[in-house]
Amino acid sequence: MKLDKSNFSEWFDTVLREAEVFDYGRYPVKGMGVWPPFGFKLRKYVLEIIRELLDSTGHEEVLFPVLIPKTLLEKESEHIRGFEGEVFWVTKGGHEELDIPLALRPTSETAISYMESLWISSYKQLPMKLYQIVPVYRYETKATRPLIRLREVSTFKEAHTAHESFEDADRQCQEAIEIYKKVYERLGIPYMINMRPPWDKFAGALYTVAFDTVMPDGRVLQIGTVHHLGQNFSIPFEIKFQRVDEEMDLVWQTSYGLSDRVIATVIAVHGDDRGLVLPPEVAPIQVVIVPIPQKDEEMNRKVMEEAKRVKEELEKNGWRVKLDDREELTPGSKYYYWELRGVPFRIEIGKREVEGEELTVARRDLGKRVKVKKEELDQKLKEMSDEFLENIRKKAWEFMESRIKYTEDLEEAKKLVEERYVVEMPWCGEKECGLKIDEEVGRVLGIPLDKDFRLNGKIEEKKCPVCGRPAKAIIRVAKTY
Ligand code: A5A
Ligand code: ZN
Repeated sequence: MKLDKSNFSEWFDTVLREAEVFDYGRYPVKGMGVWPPFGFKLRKYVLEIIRELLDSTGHEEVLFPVLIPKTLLEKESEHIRGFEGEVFWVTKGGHEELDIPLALRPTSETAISYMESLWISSYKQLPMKLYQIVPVYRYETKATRPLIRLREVSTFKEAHTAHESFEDADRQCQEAIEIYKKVYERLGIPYMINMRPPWDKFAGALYTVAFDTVMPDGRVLQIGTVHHLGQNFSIPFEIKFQRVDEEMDLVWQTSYGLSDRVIATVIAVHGDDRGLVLPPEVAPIQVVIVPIPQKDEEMNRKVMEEAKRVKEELEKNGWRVKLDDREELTPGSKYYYWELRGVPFRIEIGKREVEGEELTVARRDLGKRVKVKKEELDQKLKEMSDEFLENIRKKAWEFMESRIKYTEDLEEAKKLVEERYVVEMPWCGEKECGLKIDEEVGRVLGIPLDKDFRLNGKIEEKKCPVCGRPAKAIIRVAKTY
């Protein structure tokens, strides 16, 4: 097997399969894949970060049914218009036609709003911050891709919140953005935060804020979204509550979601020509120990003893360790095997390590070996884990930033997007010009929220390259997945 990340699409598919992260394209339903044990563990550790950040900010985990009656799904008209082309329907039970077709949830706003209308009666219950991590089903018509565009989105984290006022829901969107920033910072993934244009917001939302990242091929992937739903669902679902002043009112809602794309970007952004490079926090195996076989029987035994001692010591300190004692493989082929699987640290133990005070630790991110005093191993690995994340994060941010360019010229913008750059350009704010940019230049990602162009002042002095009128904002445009 040869890996070449400059051919990203092939690299990605090969790495997922060879590193046993996600078995895709073999299960006989299009757009659906299997998580084998190694990938499942990676997924589990990524989800632990997400759960921790949600639980510690007052979110509570719930679990709703996968089936939603057609009548519920259709209650909010914008919502169903957005999703009707993507719904998988269950129309039969055994030999019988169902009275009401049941949708495999494409997302759960309607299911949750329905129950909230039964649960919520008083301001005392607000804000209500719920989330679930479940599969959702979308009959995607664009080219499906493993973890990136699935029809069974097997790792869908959806949060749904209800509030007393527009402003409270607005603040909740801010909190969600802060949480997602933390998720991506802990994974070392760079992101842009873009206010989607009105014509590209979530079906049923007042506004949508998206996290976007640049994939190795220069195309942009939406890796999370935060929606202010206003009262769009609370009106048809009649989610009423009594205010402090005893007046009845309808709640204001938000929803925000992450998916398998979080894991996809960890793999895509950090990986290299040898395979995965996993942040230590989420690596299924953090340290692999490779004993170096010795000709001398006695020394060989001591090497194995030392390897076991190091393993036990590390495990006692909470590290996820693998001692690769397979006799049929050479150390070199073991290095290769574990590099492919993204193991952050490899400890090689031979005669010198048995007799001396130091161990040899190879770092997956640097491809370098360092010497570590035996008694400092735990401490050093902790320090190196922080350095590791910092190093891959910095590299990833530098790459993303190098892919963003500013222009005020339409032709230049087209050329840059063609070359897979993210373009920042002035915009008059008119939908007409936005749609023209969408059509002729590339997908309008929206207005950057991670960078304040107004601080440089003079946005009004800039001209919309489509119509020549004064600009109201900067927008980002790119080729997307
Ligand atoms: N209920 C809200 C949160 C919602 O459904 N929003 S969403 O449609 O934007 O989806 C949330 C996130 O899931 C998206 O930002 C995107 O990162 C991811 N996603 C959407 N469709 C996907 C698919 N077919 N495969 C993988 N990830 C997907
Ligand atoms: Zn214009």
